[in-house]
Amino acid sequence: MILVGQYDSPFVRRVAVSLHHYHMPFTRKPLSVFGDKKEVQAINPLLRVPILILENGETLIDSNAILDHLDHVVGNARALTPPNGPERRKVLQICAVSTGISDKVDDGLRRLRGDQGRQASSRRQNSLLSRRHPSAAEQSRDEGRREVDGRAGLAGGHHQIRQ
Ligand SMILES: N[C@@H](CCC(=O)N[C@@H](CS)C(=O)NCC(=O)O)C(=O)O
Repeated sequence: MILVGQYDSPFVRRVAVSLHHYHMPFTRKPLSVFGDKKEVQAINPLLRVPILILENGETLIDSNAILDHLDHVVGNARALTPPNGPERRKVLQICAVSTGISDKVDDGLRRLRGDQGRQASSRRQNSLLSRRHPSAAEQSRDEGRREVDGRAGLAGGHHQIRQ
């Protein structure tokens, strides 16, 4: 089996932890959804990891679907998720909360990264504008400053996030 994805992803890690726990041999292809877009997209058009490529070439996506498959392979007696009843509900709820938190953190980082991208692109536009229309460029800079100040207030002053 091949696990596609890097260990900076909590979703890739949770699949790897289960593979290790079940003593299932696998190799890892540490592709990045940012740096290796084309290669990841060729395997999963959703451009998302983890991806598990089975021995027969079948491709599974989404950590929940992958773990469900692994649980079935090892059988009820060894599966980390109980097959039914209140115990299953409890485990699924804990997983929903923890993967939900990971989703939210991922969304938040993307939004902040997007903001930085927009600020850089706006700086480039402003430098072009100031060469042709200096007063319009000054007005646009003032508006940009007000927007960033507003956001900094919401984000507790941290509008620069480094990866
Ligand atoms: N529900 C998915 C979430 C996977 C996910 O969000 N993976 C991130 C990496 S941490 C990703 O590939 N993001 C790229 C994208 O969604 O475009 C799962 O449980 O596998």
